[in-house]
Amino acid sequence: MTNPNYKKATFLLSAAKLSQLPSDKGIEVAFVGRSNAGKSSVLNQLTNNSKLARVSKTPGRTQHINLFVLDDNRRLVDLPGYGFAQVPNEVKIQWQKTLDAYLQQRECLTGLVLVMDIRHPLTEFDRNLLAWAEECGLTVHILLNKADKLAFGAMKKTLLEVTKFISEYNNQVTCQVFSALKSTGIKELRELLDNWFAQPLVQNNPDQDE
Ligand SMILES: Nc1nc2c(ncn2[C@@H]2O[C@H](COP(=O)(O)OP(=O)(O)OP(=O)(O)O)[C@@H](O)[C@H]2O)c(=O)[nH]1
Ligand SMILES: [Mg+2]
Repeated sequence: MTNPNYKKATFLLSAAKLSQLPSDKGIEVAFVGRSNAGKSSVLNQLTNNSKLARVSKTPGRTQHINLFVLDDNRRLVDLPGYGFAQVPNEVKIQWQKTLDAYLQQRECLTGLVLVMDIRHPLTEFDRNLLAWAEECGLTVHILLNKADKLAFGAMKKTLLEVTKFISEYNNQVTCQVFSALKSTGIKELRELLDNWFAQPLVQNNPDQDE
């Protein structure tokens, strides 16, 4: 299979619940992380399209599962951010449910890009997600985003700390420094995603089509 052309990504749909997603086949790579960490910005940088995913100064902007198509079999997914306190409780519970259902049920989910603000890495949510991904054998790549906000020394220190933390997770978790603003680390990210997208395709999940 040829590598995806990320610049050709197009918006497919915005799903409030799992039943609105396209059938569960092919390969999906999802971007997950704390609200405001920069998931949508990373997606825009990856696809070289500043208008693809909505970026906002107001945390909690991405409230649905947003899907972007690369080709017939491969998709990028922008997930709702977690951990944002200033939304009504019912809304928060609904996001959490949608997110959990997607993570637990989506068979074609091949890898997670866990976006963290490099100034606030490894929050409780991040750690829970890593533990859960380990349990179900899902590969995770951590982006320490907003690296432009730190001096070189502080950036290296955080990278070392996170690398040490994830060394306990076999080889299923990797991590790199990133800046969606300056496009630092974009080549490394594209190469990693090329590998994920080159994996054998997941066939139709019969559960969903019933
Ligand atoms: N300095 C800097 N700012 C960034 C970077 N990435 C994102 N931002 C800013 O951080 C804010 C949040 O970015 P989003 O991409 O909307 O974050 P998100 O994780 O998608 O947020 P939710 O949709 O609320 O979950 C915006 O003001 C972005 O411009 C980065 O690498 N460097
Ligand atoms: Mg977003």
